[in-house]
Amino acid sequence: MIFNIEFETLPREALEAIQLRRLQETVERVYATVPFYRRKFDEVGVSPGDIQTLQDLRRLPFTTKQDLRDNYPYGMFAVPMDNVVRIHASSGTTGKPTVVGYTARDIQTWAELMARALSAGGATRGDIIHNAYGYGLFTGGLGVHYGAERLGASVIPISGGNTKRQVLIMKDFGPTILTCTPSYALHLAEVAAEVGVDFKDLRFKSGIFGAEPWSEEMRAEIERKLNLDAIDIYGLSEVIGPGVAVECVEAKKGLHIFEDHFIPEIINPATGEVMPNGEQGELVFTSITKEAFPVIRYRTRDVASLDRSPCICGRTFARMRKVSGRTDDMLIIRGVNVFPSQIESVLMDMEEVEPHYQLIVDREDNLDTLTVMVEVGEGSFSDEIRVLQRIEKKIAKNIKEYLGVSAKVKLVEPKSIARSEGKAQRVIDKRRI
Ligand code: DLL
Repeated sequence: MIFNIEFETLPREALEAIQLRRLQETVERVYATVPFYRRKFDEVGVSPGDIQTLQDLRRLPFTTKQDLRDNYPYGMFAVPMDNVVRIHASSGTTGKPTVVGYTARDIQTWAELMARALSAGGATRGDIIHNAYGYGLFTGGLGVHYGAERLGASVIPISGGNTKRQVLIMKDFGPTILTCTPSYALHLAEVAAEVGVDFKDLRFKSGIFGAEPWSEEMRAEIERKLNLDAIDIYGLSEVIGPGVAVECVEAKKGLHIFEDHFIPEIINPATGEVMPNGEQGELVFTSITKEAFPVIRYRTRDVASLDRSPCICGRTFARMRKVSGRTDDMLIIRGVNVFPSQIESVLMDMEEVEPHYQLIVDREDNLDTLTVMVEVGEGSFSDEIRVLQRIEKKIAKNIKEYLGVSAKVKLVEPKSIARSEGKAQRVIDKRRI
């Protein structure tokens, strides 16, 4: 169902008129209130009045994660603290967290976008949402929570962790929508099986999964094991949190970007040039309605492409393809660019292994090495060494064939790779240590 039929099905021309007006307002506001933006705009000699068309967005400078760090914690806020009602932060693997703020109106906007997203994923006011995204500084838990309430659904604020108890609650409370990271969804399935609960006996119809990259093959695996429609939801704290883009349950083919609130661009990460339509590159977002923490041309480091063709669901917003990785997650193994998700696709295509894996990158004698650790299924685990070696060889051969890199494959015991309640850690790069 389309939550906001008026905005989600706007003809392109009307949408662009709204975007331009909102962009002009945002640019004017950040120029007046955030010293960082004023300085950056002055440096390139662009003033708010120069933004006459949507194309003029390209004249504005990019904003990077480093810029946010340099202005830690509140330097990028565009309103006085008096008007800020909520603070979130993204943990980040290195350095200080990124701090983001919301006014009361921003919280309302976010709730509306999340209501749209849950609705696109198949939720209605009659649903019970088991929300296993973490509550706290992470935007996942509270983002879904407010969206669920705005939609009028019932929300179970279970948060992450205590997985056995979650399974019990799923059995007793009868939730119909599951929200968590895709890796945690698989972990829930695993623990359910351990305690003798079959997802086929639960009432779930959709799962709305995001916060980390996952492949089409992983989707198939989740749908099979959890017996539901697995929907991809995308977002990042800097832009608003979850609810920047979402797939529709009708097509499951690309994520509709809520373009009446965010303007997407795809750039070449090396040159900063805007890429031609449909080509893959780094996603860049400009927020056009946020008050407390507006971002201008924020470089996400996420790799995707845009599809502007019409969708069967009736939404007119452009779709981004499933994120294939991050520019800074891209592994360069002896000169070959490899995304963890590509290896995931190869692994998921093999019946003998489970969807739990970790990639270890190291350097030996000045040469990069890639070790793929992947769990074997319970069935194959008892097999003799010879059989296991054959599977390892087969995986290594497929990785070489599809991706052009040599990898050492190590099959490990079922359940030996750490499970996460939130984002899974797929890559351990020992080269940087
Ligand atoms: O992960 C917000 C979120 C919460 C999205 C719940 C979806 C569901 P951050 O912690 O700031 O915010 O991390 C943002 O996570 O730049 C991507 O690299 C990655 N990411 C988020 N959603 C997806 C997705 C939340 N669907 C970073 N596919 C982003 C791939 C994703 N990567």
